[in-house]
This record gives sequence, C-alpha cells and structure tokens, in this order.
Amino acid sequence: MARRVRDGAIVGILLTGLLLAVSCLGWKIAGLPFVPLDLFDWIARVLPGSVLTAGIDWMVAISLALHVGTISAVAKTTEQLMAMAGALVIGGVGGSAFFVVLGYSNEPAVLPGVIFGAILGACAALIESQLNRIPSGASGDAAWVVGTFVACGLAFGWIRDRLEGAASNSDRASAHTRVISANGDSRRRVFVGLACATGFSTVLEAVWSLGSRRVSGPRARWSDDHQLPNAAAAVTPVTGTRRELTPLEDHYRIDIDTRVPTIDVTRWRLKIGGLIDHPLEVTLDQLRHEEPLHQFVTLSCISNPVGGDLIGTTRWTGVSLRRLVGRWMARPRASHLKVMSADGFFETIALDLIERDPRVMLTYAWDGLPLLAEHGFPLRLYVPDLYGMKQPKWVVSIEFIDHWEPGYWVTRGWNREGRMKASSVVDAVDVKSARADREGLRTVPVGGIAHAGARGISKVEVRVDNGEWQEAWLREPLSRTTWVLWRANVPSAEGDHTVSVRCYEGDGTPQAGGFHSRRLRLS
Ligand SMILES: Nc1nc2c(c(=O)[nH]1)N[C@H]1C(S)=C(S)[C@@H](COP(=O)(O)O)O[C@H]1N2
Ligand SMILES: [Mo]
Repeated sequence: MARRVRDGAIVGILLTGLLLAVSCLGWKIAGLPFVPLDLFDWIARVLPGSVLTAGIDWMVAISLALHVGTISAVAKTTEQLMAMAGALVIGGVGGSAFFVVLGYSNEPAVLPGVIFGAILGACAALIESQLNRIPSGASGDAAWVVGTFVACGLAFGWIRDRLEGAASNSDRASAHTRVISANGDSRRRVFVGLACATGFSTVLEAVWSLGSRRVSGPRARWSDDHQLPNAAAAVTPVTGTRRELTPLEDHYRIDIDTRVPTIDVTRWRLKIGGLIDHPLEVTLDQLRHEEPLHQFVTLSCISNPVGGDLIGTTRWTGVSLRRLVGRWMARPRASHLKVMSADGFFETIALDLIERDPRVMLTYAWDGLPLLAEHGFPLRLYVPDLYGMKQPKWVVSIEFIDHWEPGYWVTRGWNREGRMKASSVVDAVDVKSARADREGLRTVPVGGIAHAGARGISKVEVRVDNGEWQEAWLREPLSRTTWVLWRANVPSAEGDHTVSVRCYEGDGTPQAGGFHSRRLRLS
C-alpha cells in the first residue's frame, strides 16, 4: 500500500511535469491550449470574488515584502508557479489514488489509464471551451487537449504495469530464492526513464523559450524623437523621482490570466453589434485611418498600494469613441456599450459619458508603437478618471445594450464606479543635495508624484515628522489626465526623520486615507 502510494505519486508528478513541458511547447510553437495554466485561470473565474481579492492583496503584499522586481512581474510569476505547482500536486495525489485503486485488481492498467485520460481530457476540453480558448471549429485544438491526456493516461497505465510486474516478481524472488533480484533494477529503470523524459522535455521547453524570446527590433517610439510638451516647465524633478513618462517596458501590467491572449491581427476584427440596425466589423487599419487622438494618460490599478508601482504614464493614441458611436447608428433604446475582451474580461460604459467626454477612446498605440501584447494589442479602451479595472484590453467586440451591467470586477464585488482616488507619493529624498541655511538648519530636496485621475491636482504639501505642512512646487503636468510631479526643500535637523506628503484635487478636495512617507536620514 505505502509503496503504491509512493510510486503513484512519483509517476503522477513526473508525468504531469512531462505534460506541462509538452503543453507549454505546444502553446509556444503552435499556439495550442495549455491546460495546466488554463485550469488555474478557470479556477480564478469560478472562485468567489472575495477569495480572489484576498489572493490579489496577498500577492501585492508578498511582492512588496520580497523587494525583487516590480509588483506586476512578481505577481505574474507567482501565479504561474502556483498553477504549475498545483498541477504537480494534483498529478501526485491523482497518481497515488490511481495506483491504490488499481492495486485491488489484477487487470492491466493500460485500458483504465486510457479511459481515465480520455475523461480528464474531455473535462479539460470543456474548460478550455468555456474559457473560449478552443474557438468553435478548432477541432485540432480539442484533439490536442484530449490527445495529450489520453497519451498521459496510457503512459500512466503502462508504467504502472511495469512497476507492479517488477514489484510482484521481486516479492516472489526474495521469498523463494533469496537471490537479489534483477527486478529492483527494472523498477529503477522505469523511474529513471520517466524522469529522463520529463527532464529532457523540460530542458527542451526552456531552450525553446530562451531561443524564441522576441528580440523586438529598435522600433522608434514617439518619445525617442519628441520633446515632452512640458519640457520647458520651470519646476524640474528631484533626482530619484520616477520618470515622468514611464518607459513602455517598465509600465505595470495587470490582468486576470496567467498568460496573454494570443490574437492574430490578420483575423482580428472589432465586432459591433447589439441594438444596432447594421452590425459591422472594423479592422485595425480602418481604425488607424481615422483621425487620431493623442493623450498623455496616467493609468493606475485599484490594487496599487500607496507608493506602489502599479501606476504608469504614457502617450495613448486612438480614436474617440464619440466619433465612431455617432456613425454606428444605434437604436434609440441603446443606453450603454458592453465592451468585451479576448480573455473574457468585459465592462459597460454609458453612451451619455461617451457623448459628454470625447476623450473616451479606443486605443491602438502607446508611445507611438502598436500596443504591446501584454498591454492589450490590438485595441484597448480608455476612460478618463477611472482605474484600470474599468478599461478593457484586447477588445474584440462592442455591443449596444439598453441597460447598465456590472463589469468583470464589479461582478466580483469591486467598486462600481472605479474612480481613481487622489494620491501622492514621496519618490525621492535627495540628502546628497542638502544645503545649510543661515541658522545652520539644512534643507533637503524631496519630490514625487501626485495624482487624482482626470480631476487635476491643485496643491501638494509636505512635512517632516509632525512639523508644519509646507506647500510644494508643482511641475506643469504632461496633460490634465496625468500625474503631477512636485518638489520641495524641507528643513531638517540631523538624525532620522520622516517626510510625508498629501495632495488636494483640482477643486480643493483633500486626499483621503493615509499619507505616504519616506525616511529622511541626515548625518
Ligand atoms: N481584457 C482585460 N483588460 C484588462 C484587464 C484584464 O484582466 N483583462 N485588467 C484591467 C486592470 S485591473 C488594469 S489595472 C489594467 C492594466 O493595464 P496594463 O496591464 O496595460 O497596465 O488593465 C485592465 N484591463
Ligand atoms: Mo487593476
């Protein structure tokens, strides 16, 4: 019994490892469904929102505590590792159970293995199609999913029979002849063979991934050869303040899946339907030929901790939705648009808002480049003043509807409005540039960002420890929808202190919640 539990677990884990590597290769080489990771995404879909939210908060907390890389990168890697570890655990437990159950019979395990594999494969295919990752008609994809599982089941049964045969032979051998049996060796050979297959495919996968890592050529970004509109601003950032325009590769990334959806732009069309007389499809080129709208935008995730890096600013280019909607001729009853994404994410937006605010746009470029895959290629929505949770990436269709509907995160209990809160952060405490004033008291340049969605920032104040609040200088922002960089020279005595910051929205509303602060150590 104990042997079966152990052997089953080992075989289950090794075979799952093999399945992981082969599925991953299938995904990377041919864009085939990758069941173990997709299973994780599917579980995230069916879990209650509160559990999901707690998970996200944990992930952010862990990322902050680890101090390695950005929150986005740590979170994505953690998700993928969790998914793979989960698959291995399931494989191990399932393998044990399989070995134990089959131990009660003398029949070979190949047929049950194949049947079991086929059942699992069918479930997996069902999950894949629920996630829309097996498009209808893609029978090759379904065959791949079911086939890999059947092959696993077959291998599992076959290996189990080899191991059982070897075990019973060696029992007999030791009982009757006390000769050290060669069957211990044959058991070992089975394990080693399986481990080699798993190891080999994993190495192959790793080599392929490294080799195919896209070396995107030096494509010109808008910011490569243009000055920022506020280049002449009088107030300059303190050394150590984050970049005013976030380099694309540093822009945070948050989405619901372990992987980026693959979109074939030659086949991609924006589908427009619902309460409209003539449903239509629009290509990316058609959108690019519309009059472009360029906007500097600060995007933030609602999960961004104060001072965190889930916030970034770049230059967004797209087409105002008002222009398009006006032309699409919706029925009078239509009141909202439901915007749907390739990954199953969705959000509704009121036609009233689109009519009022021409800045609401379908975006196809960031910093002059087509959107990067992880940032929503080919198309994403922009709605000023709202958190990222309200702004679908990888948009595939737009439907005119006659009512409001909660979006993906709202159905999971998040804030209905998703309006960005006012927040301010101390990025830099430049003690190296401290200057002594007349009384021998020194002043230290400090700086950072303040942001209140599209509502603007009217004032930023800083203080040292519990001293007086002092007004900071505001740098002219890139636009009314970006963060504002601020700086101040704060007086400080020697020793350990804390600099805190707070801001006020355009209309004077003070920021709510705790103030961000940073250590100031003067020696
Ligand atoms: N299709 C889709 N769009 C999405 C999401 C998603 O999971 N799927 N996440 C949203 C959230 S929560 C945020 S914060 C922003 C992040 O955009 P970025 O990854 O380009 O920074 O995308 C939004 N749009
Ligand atoms: Mo987010």
